[in-house]
Amino acid sequence: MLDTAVARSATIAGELVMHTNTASDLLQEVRARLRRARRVFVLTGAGVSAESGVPTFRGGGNAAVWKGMPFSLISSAEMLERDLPAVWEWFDYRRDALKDLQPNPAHHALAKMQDNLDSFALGTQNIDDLHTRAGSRGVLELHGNIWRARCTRCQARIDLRTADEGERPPACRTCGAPMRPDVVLFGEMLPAGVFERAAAAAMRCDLCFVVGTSALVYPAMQLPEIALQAGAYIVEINPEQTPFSDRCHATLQGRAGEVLKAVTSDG
Ligand code: BV8
Repeated sequence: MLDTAVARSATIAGELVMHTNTASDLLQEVRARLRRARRVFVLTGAGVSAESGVPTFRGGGNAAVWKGMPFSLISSAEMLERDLPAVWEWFDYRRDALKDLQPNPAHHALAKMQDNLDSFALGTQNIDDLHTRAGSRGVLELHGNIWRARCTRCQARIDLRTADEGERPPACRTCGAPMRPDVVLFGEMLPAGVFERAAAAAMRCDLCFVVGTSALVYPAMQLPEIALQAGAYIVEINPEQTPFSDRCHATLQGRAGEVLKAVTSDG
């Protein structure tokens, strides 16, 4: 289950003292810390949905490309300005690919973790709604939600699962302006207040999990750094090393579904 597990004591100076523990020693350490934790903050990325069948953007070495455009272009503020219908086509394509997918054991383990803690916050970079569908409450959707649309003028929102009449772009029912996906594109600010609430939770937590992210996208990746600077114990869960791995106290290398089940199991 755990390919390898590496314990690190990352100091603020970034000096790295690496002890390679056996995977089970480290897993026991993380389980013990979770049992003792009073406040937990979790940041997730596309890897937490990989076992639901949602393709990641970068994992596996294949950069997401659609109709010849890299993901960073078709999902950008520039493209929204230039060609709103193309952006709608891109997100309609992704919604169609998502529509029958279900939360996986990683999502369910995080919902269970929240049930067992007084203070828990989950910030996700994902827009697939799978954390909420698995039972997580108050999910901080740092990059929005693919199932919502937002008016480009009055900011009115609709749920595309219930209020989509198929016109593209949809006309706002309130003011008539064209609507856009309620998703944060590259070059756009995160939704007001969401990042700030996540940063406050990261600042307060004593245990922080970073799950299934290539640790490349900002400002989301500021969050585990805030937790580290505030003295939290940082655990990364990912089959691969990332640019953030060396900043973590523990890296549990494995798939999120299996590792999170092992971390949260009662046994
Ligand atoms: C902003 C919604 C400013 C859209 C997304 C240069 C340096 C640093 C930053 C920048 C830079 N140039 C530009 C920037 C800023 C940019 C950025 O960070 N770019 C990066 C790529 C360099 N950020 C922005 O533009 C942000 N806005 O900065 O605004 C501003 C200021 C003032 C005024 C105006 C603006 C907005 C960023 C949000 C973009 N939107 N998503 C959509 O989905 O189409 S980001 C997108 O990437 C997704 O949300 C995704 O989650 C996110 C990050 O990717 P990951 O989640 O990490 O997914 P990835 O595929 O990369 O990795 C998957 C990982 O899972 C891998 O590590 C893999 O090993 C692992 N894995 C695989 N299987 C499993 C697994 N793990 C566990 N279990 C498994 N089974």
